[in-house]
Amino acid sequence: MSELSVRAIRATAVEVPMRFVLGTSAAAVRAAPLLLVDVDTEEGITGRTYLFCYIKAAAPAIVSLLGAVEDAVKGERIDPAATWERLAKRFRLIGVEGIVRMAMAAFDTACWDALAIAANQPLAEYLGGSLRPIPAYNSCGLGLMPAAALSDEAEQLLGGGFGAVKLRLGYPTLRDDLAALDAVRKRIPANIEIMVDFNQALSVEDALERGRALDATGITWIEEPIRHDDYRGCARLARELRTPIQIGENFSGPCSMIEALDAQACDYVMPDLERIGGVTGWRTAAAIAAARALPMSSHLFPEISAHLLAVTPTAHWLEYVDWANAVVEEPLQVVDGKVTPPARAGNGLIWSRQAVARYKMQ
Ligand code: SMN
Ligand code: MG
Repeated sequence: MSELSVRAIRATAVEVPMRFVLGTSAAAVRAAPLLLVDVDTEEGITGRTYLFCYIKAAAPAIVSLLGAVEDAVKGERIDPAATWERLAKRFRLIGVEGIVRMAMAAFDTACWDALAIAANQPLAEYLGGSLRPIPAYNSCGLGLMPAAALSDEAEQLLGGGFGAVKLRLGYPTLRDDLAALDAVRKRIPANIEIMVDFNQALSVEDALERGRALDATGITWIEEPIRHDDYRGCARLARELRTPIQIGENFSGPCSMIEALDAQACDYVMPDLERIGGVTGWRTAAAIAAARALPMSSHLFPEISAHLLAVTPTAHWLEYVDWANAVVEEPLQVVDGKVTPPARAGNGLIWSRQAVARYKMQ
């Protein structure tokens, strides 16, 4: 590992327009509140990453927490796994959850970027892998909306050669859910896979009923049908439904992933970079998934997740969203529905100064 030490952490909140509204069963997301995080080192190298804040109000709170992280690490040698443990101890009283964990994950991920840049290697190679193409599904859009609009959007989402798309469900009734799926299915080629995501909308009973109906449709997975932390309920669904149950975007660190797997709560996992604990947390999660031969996909952050899936033994699907394209110099390329981690040193994120100034949060 190169010798780098932390000089400063800088964070810039932006709100970027989304090409497609993300109407989920919980809320409609129309603009993406992102927090761009830079870790400057004494050696002159800067590591970068970004967070998805979900709501604008979280951005200043996370900036403040990054200040607390900076106080704890300023001047220290970069050693992400060891630093994670030390920060976890420092924040034990407030709890390493939610936005505290997100701030720590951002610092961790930017540090790994700095290390890979110092080694002049793409992150995937720095972590021992190769720049291999990862199958991606288009997760932009296809929120809850009228059926006619769904059909048109489904067709638009196949540009880039995507072989799969994700559809948000959790309409008032099962009939509405099936109608939405049908509207998408009818408009796109039969070989295109469809994942569905309920964003925790259903009760266990309702999920069983809707899941049985979905079992006849050939969808690729059912994501977060019920409360994300009801592992017993999820286990019942995984047992009784034929369609694979996918969860993971709400795993708060690798330990909650282990709890879910011990409860046999799912067939697939999709940890989220900012909730699983940055690159350090992801690597632990990937080892756990590998030990259990469990297919592992990513949640958001496709730019960094592409590198991480390239070193994940049971890598499954990359979730593609284009939200960061608005503020980066070289957006991720999707070719034949696959994303290959870029060959630039580090994770490949470079901010466009002009775009950052334009979308800066007020
Ligand atoms: C999701 C992601 C980001 C914001 C809202 C909803 C969704 C997904 O659960 O998996 O893409
Ligand atoms: Mg989801």
